Amino acid sequence: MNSNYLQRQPLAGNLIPKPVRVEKGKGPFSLTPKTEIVIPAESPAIGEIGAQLAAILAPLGGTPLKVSVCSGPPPEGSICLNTGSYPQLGAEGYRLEVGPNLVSLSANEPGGLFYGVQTIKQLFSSGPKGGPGLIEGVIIEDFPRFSWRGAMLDVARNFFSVQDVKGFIRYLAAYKFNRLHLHLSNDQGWRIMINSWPNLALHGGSGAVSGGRSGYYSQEEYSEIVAYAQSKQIIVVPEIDLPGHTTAALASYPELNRKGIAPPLYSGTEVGFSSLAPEKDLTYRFVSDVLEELAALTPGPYLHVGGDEALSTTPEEYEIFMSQLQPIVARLGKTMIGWGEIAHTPLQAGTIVQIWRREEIDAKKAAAQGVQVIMSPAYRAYMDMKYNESTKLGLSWAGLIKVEDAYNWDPAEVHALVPQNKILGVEAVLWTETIRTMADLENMVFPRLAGYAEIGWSPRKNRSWEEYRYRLAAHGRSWEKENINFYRCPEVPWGEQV
Ligand code: IFG
Repeated sequence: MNSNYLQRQPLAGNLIPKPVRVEKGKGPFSLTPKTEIVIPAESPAIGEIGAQLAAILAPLGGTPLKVSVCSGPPPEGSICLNTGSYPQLGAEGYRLEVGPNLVSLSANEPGGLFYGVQTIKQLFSSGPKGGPGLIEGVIIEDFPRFSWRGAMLDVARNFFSVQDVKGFIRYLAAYKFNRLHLHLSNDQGWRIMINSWPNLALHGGSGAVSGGRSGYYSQEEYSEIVAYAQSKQIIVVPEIDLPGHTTAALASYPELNRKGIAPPLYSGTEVGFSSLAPEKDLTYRFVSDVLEELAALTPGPYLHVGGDEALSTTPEEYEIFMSQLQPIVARLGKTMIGWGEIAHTPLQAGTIVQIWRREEIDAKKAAAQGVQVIMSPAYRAYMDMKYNESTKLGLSWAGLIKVEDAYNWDPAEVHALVPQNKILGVEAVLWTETIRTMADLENMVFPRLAGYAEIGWSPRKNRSWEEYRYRLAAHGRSWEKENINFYRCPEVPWGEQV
């Protein structure tokens, strides 16, 4: 047994993200055909979480598990879920106790139970010991550090089907992410039907980066994605990128263009050359119509309006545009989110700025306006960056991002200017200029996604690459079983048994 094994007490289940507190408990607990999941009273929300747990455990225990209501003490050998009052756990935290005869999972809210279920799933699937239906005794108290634990999928450069997006949502939920930012429009494509401007999808949806997939979501399909995300505690954040990155819209409606002439659809990968016409009244009717329909389809509180790389809009025009855009979003009752550049214009209180550029200026402007920020530093959180020179997919303008680099940073240490209490959290971003299929996506997203999950959830002091890399190796074995096309980076001991 090599020396560093002794230093490394393998964490129960090699859990990622690492919980706040884990103690060894009496155990192990094994599933039997008699195991049942019990909830204390009729509760659709808790029953739904119980049903999700039953579906996860069925293949392990060999028989489908029942979810039943049990008002008295839970029967021996059962898994009981309940909500109660645990102030220290917050809205998303949970307490899990695995004993030899009982598993009990408690939380303040059903969302906390959902995250406890993800932990139970990992205990069964990446635990170091025992058989498939057996988990070691453990007591876990856990809750997230940041409230914003997000990932962005760019479906504009390359379109991904509803099924693909649901697959991405499953990956996020397994690692306790709670936000899915869908980048729905850009120069190359418009991806959602807007009934009052149908050509946006009918024409604008027919484009893509050359070699990529075109397409768009009907409003029913978008609602299907939103509902699926919601069932996994994920809030969908839709983005319509404005006023730049708008060729797909400009190509769909000549009247939106400054000179009334529609450009052809764009299938290249340049940025910054397009802009709506801030001087046109029609521009604001267009924006209002689009955001009104999108807001009606989006139960979540957020609308992302982009605002990045408006290099063909003068600063004065950009400011006029932003000053007209904000009341539209506010009237819809939504919280506006935009990329770092929006911080250069006066923002309504409550606006959220997503910082991506390395320069301090965006952070400085955001801090000066006292707005909250989401950290997505391109040189650490852009999953479309290559791992190294030999990575075929992806770009490298923000630098190469090894798996270790994607883990070894902290949202509170990116821009010291931003007060800690203004940092909502982290969002990992996948732009898809070079990403065509789910296999491509998986290769860029895994293993780095697991690290972003830990950055968003786990206490800063508990994080260490040297220890984390062994847990990551254990997850590699689960990803292999799930046929996830992850990148076996050299800095992780993939083959070593923990
Ligand atoms: N920057 C652009 C994206 C995308 C990206 C590729 C932002 C906010 C470069 N804007 O990142 O549209 O092209 O890495």
